[in-house]
Amino acid sequence: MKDLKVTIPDGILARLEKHAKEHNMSTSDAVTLMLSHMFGSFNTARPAIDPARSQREGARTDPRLDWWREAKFGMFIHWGLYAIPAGKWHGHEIPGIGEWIMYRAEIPVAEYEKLAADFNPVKFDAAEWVGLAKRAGQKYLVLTTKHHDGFCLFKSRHTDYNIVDATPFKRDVVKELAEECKRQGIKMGFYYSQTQDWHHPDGDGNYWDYDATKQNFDSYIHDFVIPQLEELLTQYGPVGLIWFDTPKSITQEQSQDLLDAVYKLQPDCLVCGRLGNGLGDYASAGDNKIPGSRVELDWETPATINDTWGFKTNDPNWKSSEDLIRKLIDIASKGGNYLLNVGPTAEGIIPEPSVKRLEDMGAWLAANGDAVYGTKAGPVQDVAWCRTTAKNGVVYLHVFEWPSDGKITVPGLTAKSATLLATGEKLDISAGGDTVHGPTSAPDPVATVIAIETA
Ligand code: H79
Repeated sequence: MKDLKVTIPDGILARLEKHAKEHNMSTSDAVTLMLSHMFGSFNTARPAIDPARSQREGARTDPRLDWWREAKFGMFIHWGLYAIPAGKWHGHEIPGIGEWIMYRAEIPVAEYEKLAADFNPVKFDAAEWVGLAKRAGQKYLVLTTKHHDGFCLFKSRHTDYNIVDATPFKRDVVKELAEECKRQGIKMGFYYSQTQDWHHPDGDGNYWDYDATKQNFDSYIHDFVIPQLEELLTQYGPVGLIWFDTPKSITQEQSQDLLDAVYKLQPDCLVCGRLGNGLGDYASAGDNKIPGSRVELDWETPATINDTWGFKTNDPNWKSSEDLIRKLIDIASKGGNYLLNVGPTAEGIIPEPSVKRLEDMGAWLAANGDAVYGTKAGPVQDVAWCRTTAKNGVVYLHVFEWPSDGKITVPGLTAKSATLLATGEKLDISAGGDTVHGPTSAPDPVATVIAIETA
């Protein structure tokens, strides 16, 4: 412990003091907490996946996950009332992720609720959204049926705060998307915020309307969350998975009760590790976090194309198609799935930059999908210029940096045959099998896949 004199900008100090007050701690403790959080997120020794969000015992070999292991790539959709303010409240830009606007601007329930009267996404077309996922090569789709703001995109008997009862639109978009997914052969999953609910008087997170000491969180779980899960699991046909989020301090018993409620109605429905307490079917990496190397779990990275999940007018920080394709390869090479988000507008339109990038990914996958779908982590790890995936005795070498002499020396592999996956062209290999002879310029500057049969 050492006393340091530091200068903290007024804006940050004000927020620290506010946080300290809310959490009953000294400002100095709040500073220490902030610093330890910052260093925590830089500390590479930390496990990439929080054990509390890992997969339950036995799930690693559970055949219920086989479709999900095959799928590798899914579409996440964050859509709700927050698409209307789209990052601005009373003319002010609210920093951070768009779907958190109610929290960041501390908007009272009574005021935020009024957005429902303006939610009329007349351009919404389930066939178009699902068609885009198909074109992108995505095999499952996960929709925010209820995010932290508590608004439901499905008809519910347990609250009027839902798209059918509270908006002029009146259409159950969960139903329309579920039917369309079935028609187009995509697995449908439901995101459901089980802990945070800033609208429900007993839900977690809304400190500006509700007094936490007077809340009954257990009643919220048993009298609201479980009945709503029952609706989601009985009204829309087979559900591929439930994507819980931010478990926070949900107890082991409460997580278990949610898991039992899901399995009771749909035994084949998977449950994301963010259920909490290590009880999910598959593990979840942090938002936009990719582990440094192979992870021997069934796991997934949920991620954004720009920086927000829910639509914001002002978030132009779009990742390039090359970056996204390489992230998909990187994740697959480490044994994971990529759940890539789109945030449709309040009119129901998926932003054009997202559409363009997803179509680019789909074009790459149309030629190279064999090297992604159904693969496991490859044998070569921790090499900067390439990634590997593997399936049925074939190693797929994804080359990011193509050598100018076309000679690719495969670290630790002895090749028996080598083929350019996209064209089927056979490549020569050196006598020892450690070097593949390809063309002198990269066949695909984003990532060229060589399918290698090993000795
Ligand atoms: O649904 C997406 C996010 O809304 C959700 N997970 C993904 C899939 C999520 N919930 N919590 N978090 C992400 C962590 C949020 C942290 C922050 Fe904030 C919200 C940082 C800035 C806004 C909390 C509020 C910390 C600072 C202000």
